Amino acid sequence: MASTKHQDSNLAELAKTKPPALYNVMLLNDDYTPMEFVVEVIQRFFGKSREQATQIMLKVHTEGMGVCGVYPHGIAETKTNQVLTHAREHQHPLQCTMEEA
Ligand code: NFA
Repeated sequence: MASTKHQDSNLAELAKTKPPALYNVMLLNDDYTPMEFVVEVIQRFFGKSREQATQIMLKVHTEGMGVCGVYPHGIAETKTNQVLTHAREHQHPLQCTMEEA
């Protein structure tokens, strides 16, 4: 069966639709934030298991930085802000940042 004009235009739009850019959300090491706090942050805000969160925390601790998750821009921004607010509320200097993946 022949396609209608609006079906053709929907297909043309679909072909143009690009997937959203993805962003790494990263934690940075510091000398003061307790390891346990960092593990809890990774579990709470990035949905990781305790084991996964511990591995990520240790990577940040030994290498200076580590990726906690990869998300579209708006979600990455929200998570970054949630982590920074939570750390500030607990008076820890933990830093969180995002960069295009
Ligand atoms: N380096 C911190 C400590 O020794 C632990 C830490 C890990 C802090 C990951 C920030 C990020 N208490």
